[in-house]
Amino acid sequence: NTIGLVTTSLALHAPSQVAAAVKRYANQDGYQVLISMIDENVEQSIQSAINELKSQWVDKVIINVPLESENAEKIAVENDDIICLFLDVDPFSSVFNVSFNPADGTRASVKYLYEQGHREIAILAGPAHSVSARLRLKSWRETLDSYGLKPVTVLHGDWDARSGYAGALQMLRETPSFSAVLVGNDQMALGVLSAFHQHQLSIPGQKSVIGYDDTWESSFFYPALTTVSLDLDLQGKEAVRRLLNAGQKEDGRSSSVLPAKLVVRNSTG
Ligand code: IPT
Repeated sequence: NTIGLVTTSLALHAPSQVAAAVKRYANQDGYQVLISMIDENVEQSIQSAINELKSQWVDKVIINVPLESENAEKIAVENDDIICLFLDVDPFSSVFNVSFNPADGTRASVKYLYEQGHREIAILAGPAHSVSARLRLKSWRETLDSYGLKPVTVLHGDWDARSGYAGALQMLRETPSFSAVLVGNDQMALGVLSAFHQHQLSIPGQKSVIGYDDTWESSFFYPALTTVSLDLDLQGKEAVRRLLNAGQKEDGRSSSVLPAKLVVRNSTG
């Protein structure tokens, strides 16, 4: 009784929190979890990870790696001898998935900043190769647009704190007029806070910061981070439940889009 988890870097907070949840809920149902962590988002390494799991008789696999719809579909078709459930795909792709609605929290973030009087809003998005990062960016842009605003600047980081720090310094150098920044995840937001502190900018007095994820640490950042909360524990739980209930036939598989919500703390005003 074993399920597989193929995951992107567990050095990142969100995937590691999901992995912990998958293991906990699988164990509760009497299943072991074999984890295979891949370094790069290349199809090749996903397939080798799946092959390795298959060689150990695993026939149900959760895949938490950012994938374009075509690539996820290809993996599902080429591995139809097992059941694959995807966690980081466009929720409206045709593959079996449990994912978050990228519009929920992003719209609420822009609306909230607008109502607080912000008009000069910068964006520090996640990496362009991540489908989730791009969907968040698209929703921020569309919502800003609906208020007649354009982002002051759009930069990309690579999800870790160092890239958030570097991105914030670049914004302060090149486009310092922004009063708020929308950040693609909380780890990058941690780096942003650090850069602002170093420049003695008051948060939220001079710069407001909104993150994305709401991992365990985020309410302990200084100031406590306003962010979009993803229930990553629920994602792990639903993934295990739906995977274990899924039949070998496709019609026994039901995907789910989980909500995301803005949590206002002290990094915005
Ligand atoms: C997504 C996180 O929001 C982001 O912080 C980063 O950890 C990324 O995963 C890693 O791929 S959450 C994912 C389920 C869309």
